[in-house]
Amino acid sequence: MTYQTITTQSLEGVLTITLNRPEAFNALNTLLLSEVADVLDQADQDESIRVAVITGGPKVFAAGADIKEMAALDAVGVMNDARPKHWRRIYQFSKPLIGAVNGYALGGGCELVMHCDIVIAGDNALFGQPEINLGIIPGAGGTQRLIRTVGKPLAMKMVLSGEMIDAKTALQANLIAEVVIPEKTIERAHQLAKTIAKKPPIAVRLAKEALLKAFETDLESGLNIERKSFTLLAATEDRQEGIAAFMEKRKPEFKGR
Ligand code: DAK
Repeated sequence: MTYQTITTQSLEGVLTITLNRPEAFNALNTLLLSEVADVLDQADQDESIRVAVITGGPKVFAAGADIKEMAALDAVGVMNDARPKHWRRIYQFSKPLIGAVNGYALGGGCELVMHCDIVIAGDNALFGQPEINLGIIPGAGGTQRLIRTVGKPLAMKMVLSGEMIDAKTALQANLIAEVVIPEKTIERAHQLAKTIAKKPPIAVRLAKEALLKAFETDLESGLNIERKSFTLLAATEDRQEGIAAFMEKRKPEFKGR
């Protein structure tokens, strides 16, 4: 499959998606979002892919929705916009999605960060929700996911003022998992991806699902989801293999069965 706005590479169970609109600071136009959603849909069906990494360029992860494209939309155009559908497909990717972020992650770019399960950032990364400067508000879940992730004080500051935060602040606020020097961002994301790619895929998938449900449910419902997934895993060959490998003091070989 060839794409116009992204490049992809797959190696050792890890699919890497690179946003590739450098002339527009990787602005997330409809085509780019649909291509990211398409490639993730395919990766979801492909048993050889265990983890996806999404990255941008050395100075820009993504500068947000494409403002030039957005400018052409009136209220009816916004209502019929295809982008919410593509965002939903990205959110529904059932395997781990790791963000490797250098430079600007603004607006929709910051929201894409929040669609990732784990984010590694270079110490040059800047995160922000500057939509307010355009007379709009975040449109891909930013108001809801940011406040659940970093809490009210910082989410309010970012969304109402449009001010950016640096990687260190993002780490302290739990928006990202690790900060490294920019030259190591992709390397570290790949290292983590390869580690996860060797884990039992059904357990990884159910763990991701259960963790994300914590954003949406009360504790009792979340614990129910955890218990059902835990029970389901008792029926997998990978659980038998994991326990047998531990007993036999050898490395497990997980098959996703
Ligand atoms: N869209 C289109 N082009 C962009 C862009 C963007 N978001 N950001 C940068 N560019 C383009 C610039 O226009 C420029 O191209 P030329 O004019 O030279 O052709 C090129 O990238 C370089 O930009 P600058 O010349 O501005 O570079 P600087 O280094 O001076 O500044 C910057 C870098 C990232 C600080 C600045 O470009 C900037 O502030 N960019 C805009 C950031 C922003 O406001 N982002 C939020 C966009 S609104 C929705 C879902 C999501 C959203 C909406 C709806 N639905 C599902 C309905 C999200 C909305 C947003 O993200």
